[in-house]
Amino acid sequence: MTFEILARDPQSKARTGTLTTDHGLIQTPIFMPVGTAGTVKAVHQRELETDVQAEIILGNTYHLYLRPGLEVLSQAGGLHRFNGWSHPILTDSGGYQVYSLSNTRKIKEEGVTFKSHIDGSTHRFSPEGVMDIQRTIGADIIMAFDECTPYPCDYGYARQSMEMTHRWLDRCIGRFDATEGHYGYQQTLFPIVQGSTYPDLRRQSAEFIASKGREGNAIGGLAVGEPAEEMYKSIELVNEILPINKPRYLMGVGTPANILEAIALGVDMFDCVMPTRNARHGILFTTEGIMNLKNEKWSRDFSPIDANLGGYASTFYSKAYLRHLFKAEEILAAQIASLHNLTFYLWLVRQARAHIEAGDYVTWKNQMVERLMRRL
Ligand code: PRF
Repeated sequence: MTFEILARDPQSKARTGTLTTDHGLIQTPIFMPVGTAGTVKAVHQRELETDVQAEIILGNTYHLYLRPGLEVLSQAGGLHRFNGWSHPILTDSGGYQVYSLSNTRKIKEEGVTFKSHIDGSTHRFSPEGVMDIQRTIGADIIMAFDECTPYPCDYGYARQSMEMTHRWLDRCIGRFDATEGHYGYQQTLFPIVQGSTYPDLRRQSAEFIASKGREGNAIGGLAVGEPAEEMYKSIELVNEILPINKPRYLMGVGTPANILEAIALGVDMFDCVMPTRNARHGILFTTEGIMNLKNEKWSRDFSPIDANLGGYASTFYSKAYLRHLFKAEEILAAQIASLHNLTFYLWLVRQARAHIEAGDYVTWKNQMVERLMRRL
């Protein structure tokens, strides 16, 4: 994998770049739609390519390991073959989902024991095991096994947890570097910075992660309930330490405003369930602000969902019609809304790239943040 920086914004740390994988190019900054169980919920691959113009999607180790399981994925020839997505894929390690989803979990030095949210069966994830699983799933970018600390988190726990995440990283690297991809293309391993919201821990973690010299680095443990300003401070501090010439991935973020602010701080990659999950609940992100389609006020608004956005779902269907689909609990409601929200998120990062290249990113960002977060 290679990363080339193409342009830098003169007034911020924002930059554009190209990330090259064996499954094709990714232009950064990029938003990666979340495809937890091997599908971006309610969106066809063809729509992801043509309407959303997604360049990379996410999968989750935790879900794919539990279902369909490694035997099926291996026999299919990996996740790309299984779901038909021929562009890059990134898998999260389970170091987050296991904490948020499984019924009971025990975290020990060796790894994590947890119960499946599907059938209650008991499983173990270790740093080595999670590398093997992600080799079998076959994502282009795979993530280290970490512990995402909750917020708030006392200093002692945050420090111990971060130190364990660092030891786990060494075990991940040991296993990853001793193995090869199963399907004939290269995979790359991103380590993850932790350290809660404590500046000295964040600094220490970023230095440790940077010292590993991997091809890209991630920032975890944020957007877990801390105030946005705390999150931005942590990102700023960490990005002063993470190498400037490698891609930086902020995990699980976020709102349109969060993404634009983090781009200004030098982040290149994002993922979040927000556009798809909110879509299923009738919350739409548009170029004018945020809309709750279940609201009565949209019942006779026959204008397009978002006329400023090119793209099929956003221009073809009206607000009133989509509202009706939500009220009638029609499946199509989730499909149109998910397609629209993802089209919006990918449009947003394309706009960001254009403004970084034009050199007016900060001015544009400040206007947009205000506009995009309006409640319509
Ligand atoms: N670690 C991992 N995945 C994540 C996170 C993390 O800290 C977050 C935090 N926002 C989202 N997804 N492995």
